[in-house]
This record gives sequence, structure tokens and C-alpha cells, in this order.
Amino acid sequence: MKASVTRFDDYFLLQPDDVIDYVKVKTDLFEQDEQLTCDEIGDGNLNYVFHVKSVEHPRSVIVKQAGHTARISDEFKLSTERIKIESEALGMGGKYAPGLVPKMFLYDDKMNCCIMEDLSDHTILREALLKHETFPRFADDITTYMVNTLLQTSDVVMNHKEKKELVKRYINPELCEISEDLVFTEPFNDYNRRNELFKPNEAWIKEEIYNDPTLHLEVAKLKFAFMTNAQALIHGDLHTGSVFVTKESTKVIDPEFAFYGPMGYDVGNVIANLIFAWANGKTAGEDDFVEWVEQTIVEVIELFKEKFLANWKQHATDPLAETEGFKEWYLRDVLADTAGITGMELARRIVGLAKVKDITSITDEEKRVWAERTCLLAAKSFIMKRTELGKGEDFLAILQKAAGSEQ
Ligand code: SR1
Ligand code: MG
Repeated sequence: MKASVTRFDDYFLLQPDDVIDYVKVKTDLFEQDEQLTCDEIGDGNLNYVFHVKSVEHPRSVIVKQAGHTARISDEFKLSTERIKIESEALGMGGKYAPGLVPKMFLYDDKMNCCIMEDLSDHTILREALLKHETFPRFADDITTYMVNTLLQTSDVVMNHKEKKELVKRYINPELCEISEDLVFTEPFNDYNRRNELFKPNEAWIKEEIYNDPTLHLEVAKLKFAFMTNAQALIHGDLHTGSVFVTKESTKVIDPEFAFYGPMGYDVGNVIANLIFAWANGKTAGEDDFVEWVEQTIVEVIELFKEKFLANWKQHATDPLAETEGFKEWYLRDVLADTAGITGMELARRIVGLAKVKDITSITDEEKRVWAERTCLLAAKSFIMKRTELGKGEDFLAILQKAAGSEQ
């Protein structure tokens, strides 16, 4: 932090020209007379993201600012505190999964901004998957990130009082409410009247999703587990738009939804978003890509299990952690949550307000109908059969069965 009194002492929404001034006032990363350019590049649903670049020197940063409402809709009134949660959660990510998150240079609680490493040599994973590119490091890196951040912040490893301090610190009511509504409630009953159904699938979705009481019972159980199981500090929104990649590197970004919740929420989000990429690849006839995604789904589950057990052995501190059979029981529970959340994320992105490009960019009507129904049939099976899925191959089998079924 530099100058003591500045025009950035009271919150206002920054414009690109302000940001150029802002980074010079707030950091030593640039010379005062250095010529900088700034573009607003945010394409997420919530925040403003500015790319600041030096004209002459090879240096650049990202400035992220929270507004009082979500970009996707003014209906969502949100505390700007989320940038603090994001900055601190990225700090935790850097501690437990070094190299797998961007470097953070500054958090500013007045302007509700953070300044972080520019990753523009990377691509957002969802965008790359839309071009049917493959990433050999992804399964290994994302499972290291998840196992390390989840297990190390849980009661398995942490001192229980310190963990409870973190539970308090990461209380995130507004962003949790978004997930409670958009992920768990609305897709099954359109309770806030803002679902967006693809017309040719409207009647089918009403029948299969809105009118299935057995499904609704399992959804209710998953929602209450999400709200009450303070198991680990989770990322909370780990979809393929929250990951930057190159062939050699993976960086997880955007943990503003972080809070103490069920570990399977993160793993399930990764699997569901791989399935959206898979559905897109299928409709494009990209067989090699589809095969890579299938292999990656299996690997994510298998590597997660393997690293989880190894990490537990190495780091567990609770006196009962080594009780015969306990870690295997605990892992089975995480996998059941993973399957349940895979289903929830699949359903909400098809039925609800916040869609994914993997599906909405399918221009052929018949193919989009097929992609949506396949995802929704798979979603139902993931939710209903969640306690039966112990292996990566079991996850893939659910998807393949949905794809081949009569729709
Ligand atoms: C109102 S925010 C909609 C969605 O965007 C975020 O990335 C989360 O996934 C949220 O559910
Ligand atoms: Mg986000």
C-alpha cells in the first residue's frame, strides 16, 4: 500500500482510465510516468475485471472489482465483501496448492478490489474446451488442488479450534444464497420464476424435472447437506470458467463463493462441467476430444481418491483419523456428494438462469435437444444413485447410459 490520502479512499465503480491511475497509486508495479492501457475483460456473472498492460515493458496485472449488484442481473444485491473472501481464499490456495493459483499483489477493502497476476498467457478452460482442445496436465493438477485445499482445511488435518475460526471467517451468506437458490431450489420448481427453458425441451423438462417427487426428495437432502456440512474450505464455484490453462499449467481462479461446505461440491462441479464439454464435443462429432474428456472424467475421480488417501495418511492429525476403515468410509461419503453435486450442477445449468456456453452455443436444434436431455437424464441418475458410484468408470457409465437411452 502506498500513498495515505488518495481519490481511492471512498468506494466508486472504476472505469478503465481510473484503473490506470489506481494501479500506480496503490502499487509499485509500474513507474509513475509509464504508459499503460486498460481494458475491461470480465465475462463472468458478478464482477468487473480489468487488464492493465504496460505499452513499453513486459509487465501487466489484473484488477478485479466487486459492484453492489451482479452483472448478470440487478436482482442480485451483493455485499462487496466477496472480493475479500476471494483474496483470502486465493491466499489459502497458494499455501496448500502452490503454483495452482495466481499471485495476489493487493487486496483493497475500500475500493473492494484486488490486484493479481495477469494470466493472459493462459486461456479460460471453458473457452479452450469449446475449441475442442485437450489438456494433458488438467486431471493431475486439478486433483492436487482439490485434495490439498480440501483435506488440509478439514478437521481431518486442522486443529479443530483453528478450523472453527476459519468457518467463522468464511461465512459467505449472500453467495451461498445464490447457490442455494440457483443450484438447489429453482431448477426443480422455478420457485423464483426466472428459469430459462430451451423451448423444444420445455414440456420434457417439466415432466422429467419439475414433476418428479422422488428426485425432489434427494435434492432436498443435498441442499441441506450443502447448508450444514462445514467439512472443508471449498472453492464453491469450480466450473471450467474458474480455471485458466495452458498445456503445461493450470491455475484456479475466482473463489469468491468459498465457504465451509461439503468437499464433493468442488469435485462434482469439475465433473459436471467436463460433461458439458463432452456433450458439446459429441454434437460436433469430435471423437478424439470426446475420448479425452471421458478419460479425464475417470482420471479426476481416480486421482482424487488416490491422492486423498495418500494425503490423509501423511497429514491427518485427529486421534481417530487412523481408525481402521474410517478414511475409506469418509472418502465414500465425499464421492457420494460428488455424484450428487455433479447431478445438481448438470441440472441447474440446463434449466436455470446461469447457463453454460458449451450447451447454448449448439446451434442445431435437434443436437441441443439431445445434449440437454442427456445431461438431465445423467443428472437424475447421478443424484438418485449417488451412493453407488465408487469409481471413475461408474461416473462414465452413468453418462454413457444417459446418452444411449430412449429420450
Ligand atoms: C448470479 S451469479 C450466477 C452464477 O454465476 C457464478 O459463477 C455462479 O456459478 C453463480 O451460480
Ligand atoms: Mg466466478
